Amino acid sequence: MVLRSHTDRRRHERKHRLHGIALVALVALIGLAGCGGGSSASPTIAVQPAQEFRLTTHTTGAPAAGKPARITYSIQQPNGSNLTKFKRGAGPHTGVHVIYIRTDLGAIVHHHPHIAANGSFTDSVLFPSGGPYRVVIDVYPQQTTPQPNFQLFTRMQVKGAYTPQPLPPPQREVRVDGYRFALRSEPRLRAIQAAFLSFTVTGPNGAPAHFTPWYGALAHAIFFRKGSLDYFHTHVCAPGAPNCTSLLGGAKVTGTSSTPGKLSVGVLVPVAGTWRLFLQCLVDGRLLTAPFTLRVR
Ligand SMILES: [Cu+2]
Repeated sequence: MVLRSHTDRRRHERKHRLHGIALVALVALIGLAGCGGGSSASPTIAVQPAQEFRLTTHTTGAPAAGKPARITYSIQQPNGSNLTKFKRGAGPHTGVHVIYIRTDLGAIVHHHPHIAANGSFTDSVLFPSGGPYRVVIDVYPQQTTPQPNFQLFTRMQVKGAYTPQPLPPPQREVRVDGYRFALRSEPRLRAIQAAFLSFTVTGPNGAPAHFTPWYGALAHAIFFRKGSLDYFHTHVCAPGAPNCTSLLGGAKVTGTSSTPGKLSVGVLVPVAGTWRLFLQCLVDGRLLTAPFTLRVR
């Protein structure tokens, strides 16, 4: 099965305004489409194919909850050839990040799959539940513009039971597998303004958690907005670590951790609203995902 990405053009357009990635022809195409597209006596305009990066997705059969699925992706550049050159090296902002978010924000899977020489990447994913998922491919090409990354999107319907869950209200403490994630102060967040949230993470025995680097970072902070599923991603690294700063417009933020059990998480989101933060870290060989609801003004 080959699926073309169902790119949300409106969001795409906004994202590219924000991030300054050159997709000018796509925006021009939207402008033309917006005119209604009916026949008229006006002179014919030859519409060129949109100059955009495209995502191709291959799966063998529809993915089902609880069964490992192998999904292969490739990214076509505006000239039609596969994108094969990605940023490499230390730090989290390299390669591709693949994130599956259930549309009610009730489940998430986050991987950085290996990229083959031809630019394709295959992700082995175990969906925790059925339902509609949005897939975000966060791409770090080798050639950097001021913005080091861009995103492509698709959707996936995963077979299996699905009951949409309402988003819990904001809370200062979340427990995952006996580990306690505690926010040390009341968040005061505004769109497009970098802020930091201080977390304490302690193990089942109450001792500070030791963070094992995972996908190049001590912790990953993935943000999705309720309803629209707008996305942002920041990382927590050791002080001074490379490829760890997230940019949005003119703002930037880098999370840090220099002490076991303490995370200073950068927050930077594009629009106000209710957001879900998924804070992920590897502790004692387990991947912990702590979700927090955040209100952003
Ligand atoms: Cu990450």
